[in-house]
Amino acid sequence: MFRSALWVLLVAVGPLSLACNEATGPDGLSTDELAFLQLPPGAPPLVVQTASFWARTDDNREVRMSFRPRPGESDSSEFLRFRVDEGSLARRPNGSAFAAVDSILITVTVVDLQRLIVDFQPSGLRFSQSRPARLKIEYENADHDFDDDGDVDPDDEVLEQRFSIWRQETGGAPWFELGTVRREELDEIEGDIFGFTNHALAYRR
Ligand SMILES: [Ca+2]
Ligand SMILES: [Ca+2]
Repeated sequence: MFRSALWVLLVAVGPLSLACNEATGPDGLSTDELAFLQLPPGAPPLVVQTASFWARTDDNREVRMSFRPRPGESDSSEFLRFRVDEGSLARRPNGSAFAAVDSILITVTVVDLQRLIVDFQPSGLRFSQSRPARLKIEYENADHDFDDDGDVDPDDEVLEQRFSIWRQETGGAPWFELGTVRREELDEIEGDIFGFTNHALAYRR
């Protein structure tokens, strides 16, 4: 069965969701119930919108995507880093196991530049429960007016604490929150990835 594998990086902040995961429930949330991370007007574009790498059973591999440097600056800032360590590849999309020494081509594509929704292929690839893949997203370049009321004030800082990575099995399906670690001083969020679906950074409205 073909499934589109889109990972959306959704920052889901919810007015009542003080405890992570608690509010999601078995049915998940609809797209309308989440506010996504957004880039402000004039933000530097990504260097590339898609990148591929060979993940291996016997080695640590990762892919990074960055924004172009701001005008007059030489340093670009990272957007995401996706890491697959030795021993992390568990099952191919067709359900078969990997050989002891084996590899698979992984492609990461930002499919929604406005909301920074990220698609990971091949759909259906599974990672080890004990050694999942790792996804890190930096939101330094994102619009920090998270409540979209025209200023950046303490209200936005409260919302920032509710950001996490959300996943969606396919477009239109409900969203579920991942267990994530947020490092506010670095403007970054990191989460364990057990399989390829849609993912995004968002907060619950
Ligand atoms: Ca605001
Ligand atoms: Ca405000």
